[in-house]
Amino acid sequence: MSMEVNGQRVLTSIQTLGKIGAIDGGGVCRLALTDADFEGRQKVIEWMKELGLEIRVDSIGNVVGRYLGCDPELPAIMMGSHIDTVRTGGLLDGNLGVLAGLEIVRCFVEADFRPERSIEVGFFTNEEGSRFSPDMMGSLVYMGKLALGDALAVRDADGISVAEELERLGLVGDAAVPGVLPHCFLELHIEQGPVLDKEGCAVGAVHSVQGISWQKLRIAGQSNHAGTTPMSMRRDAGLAAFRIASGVRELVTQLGGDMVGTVGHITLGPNLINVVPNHVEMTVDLRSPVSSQLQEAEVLFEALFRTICAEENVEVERERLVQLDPVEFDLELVERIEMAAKNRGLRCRRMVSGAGHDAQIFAEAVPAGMIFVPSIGGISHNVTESTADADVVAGCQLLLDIVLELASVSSASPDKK
Ligand code: HGY
Ligand code: MN
Ligand code: MN
Repeated sequence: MSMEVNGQRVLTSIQTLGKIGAIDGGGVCRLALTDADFEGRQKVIEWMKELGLEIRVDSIGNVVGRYLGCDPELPAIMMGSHIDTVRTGGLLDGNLGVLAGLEIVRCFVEADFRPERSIEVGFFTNEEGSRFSPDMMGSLVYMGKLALGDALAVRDADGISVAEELERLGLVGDAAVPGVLPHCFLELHIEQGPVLDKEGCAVGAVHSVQGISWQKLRIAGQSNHAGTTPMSMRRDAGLAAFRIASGVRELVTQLGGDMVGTVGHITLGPNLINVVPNHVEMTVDLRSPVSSQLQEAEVLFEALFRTICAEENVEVERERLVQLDPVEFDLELVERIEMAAKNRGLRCRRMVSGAGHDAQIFAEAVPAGMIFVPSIGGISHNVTESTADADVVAGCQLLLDIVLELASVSSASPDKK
């Protein structure tokens, strides 16, 4: 059986959702559990209701719409991603996977096709982790890998907690966590890197996600007069932070391979031209597809910041925010993606995901897979993030082809590896 997605409809839905939280330059800012995130959620829930989906919301605000299959007892085929964004978000990161899922349900409704298994489309709270760490917070709670209480207690830079924002926005649902396990989990996502675009491939069959380590350092020195304090007498928290930041670049270069390191957030005080800084808060994001290399990077990083802080005579506190090992996706799903691409005459290549995704949180418990479509210029987490319309539609079509295959294959399924 085959069906065709309505490409224009899914492209329009991306633009419509992209108007919510729109910012200059054509991007979007819907940080998790802000009013803009709430408005985006309402729009997607409106679309779910129009499709007649059964909607469940859980206690961390995850939303899952269910299109009933012939045998509602069977675990569902779940598609999902996120609709929260970073501060400089594009229209596709996360949103594509959710809107493609809704497009597939629309095709089933139009064809009056009732698969054996129910089909679910979910969006998970705070995938980005930009405002509240860790990232993939909602799917971690859904899969029982992060205690609800721990997630609710997380506070943002202004001291506002996840619990307070969920209450304020009325997003606390009554569906239990951990959530109902799906039969399998599929996520369509933009690559957010340069590989597919550079190689002229339309599709990425993602076989794994690299390991992620997020840490926060709080450095305490002594404020002092910029003019009168000799360099030898300073306890300069800012200088320590800047040395650490450049040291991260050096250790990543030294480790080589696909290791990456980023100091993405830094606040410094009192932040005045004529005062030696006395406190810094900074984050370090280390990633590698090789577990042992990531562990080595963490050891080197600890030695780096402790040595520098001792030399600068400042105190340092480290908070671990995220530690996720590399994750392998279900090989059968990888092969299905490759076959589906081949059947559609699309160039496809296997690849590792450099970014974290909700699918990786499902992957240890159920067969999970990801389809990537190219990011033009490899740009993402940037308002100019974009993907050719033809690639967006082709990705949606592949997702439909695979869901149709899985939906009509009654009991057989990608065996847990
Ligand atoms: O940080 C990440 O990899 C994802 O965008 N949350
Ligand atoms: Mn994403
Ligand atoms: Mn992202």
